[in-house]
Amino acid sequence: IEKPRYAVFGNPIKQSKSPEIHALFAEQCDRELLYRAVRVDRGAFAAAVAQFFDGGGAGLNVTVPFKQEAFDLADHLSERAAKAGAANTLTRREDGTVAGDNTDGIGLVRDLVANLGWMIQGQRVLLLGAGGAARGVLGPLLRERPQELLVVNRTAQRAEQLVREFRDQGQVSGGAYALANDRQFDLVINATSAGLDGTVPDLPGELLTERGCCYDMVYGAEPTPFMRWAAHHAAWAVSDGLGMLVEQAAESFYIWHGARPDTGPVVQQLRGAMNAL
Ligand code: SKM
Repeated sequence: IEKPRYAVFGNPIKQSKSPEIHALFAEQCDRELLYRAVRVDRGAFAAAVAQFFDGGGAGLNVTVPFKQEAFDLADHLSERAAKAGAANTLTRREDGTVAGDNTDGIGLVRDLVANLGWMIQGQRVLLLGAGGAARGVLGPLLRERPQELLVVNRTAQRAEQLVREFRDQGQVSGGAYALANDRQFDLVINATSAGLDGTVPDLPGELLTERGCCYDMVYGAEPTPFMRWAAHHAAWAVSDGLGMLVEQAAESFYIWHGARPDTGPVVQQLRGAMNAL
């Protein structure tokens, strides 16, 4: 009997750690499966998905820049994917239709609350960025009932537009980076891709409360520029997004296999491998 086949589709895809993560989960949970990373040409996503599932593929993760297209082509959507307007998990159902889900937001919340032990409930939270990464995590963050959630973006209008869709879900507002000027936050989450090119949004220095924590959804062997900013501004605790990556994978794994792997050792192993490079 053939092993069920899974893959992550993206462009670029070389950086993806999903094959490694899912292989470690499978080993832990005693499952046999294949999981590979596939670079899909822009413009060829829908055809690649159809080909994968028609050929017997069982499930897909989807990363940049295809999450919205994945959302568009899904025949069924989970509530969280519908809210996110994006899907990172596609599953073939018995009848041949495709179900879309989004595990990024729950992945972030699990890393923050369960792994790091940081509070969201009752806290003042600042989210940097109003792009796809921010949209994907807004719903799950609001579910944790922060005292307030402010979304700031280089173009304020984009942040305002985004939060409008989530108004019914909690205390959420949007604006420009300058809006954060005279306020303090218990938790600042970077959902911009700014970290990737070495720049940090222009943030006021007095942004953090005494116990203020900073989380960067980006990860890497070196501290990201936002993490360095946080350390310079006396953040109480700082984390990159490796735990979120592993947690979103664990939730996809649960959707596909009905088992919840232990994420701690997997984060440790990836961290070790990353630092050894
Ligand atoms: O949402 C995840 C996606 O499921 C997989 C991934 C990766 O392999 O790098 C990153 C995130 O976009």
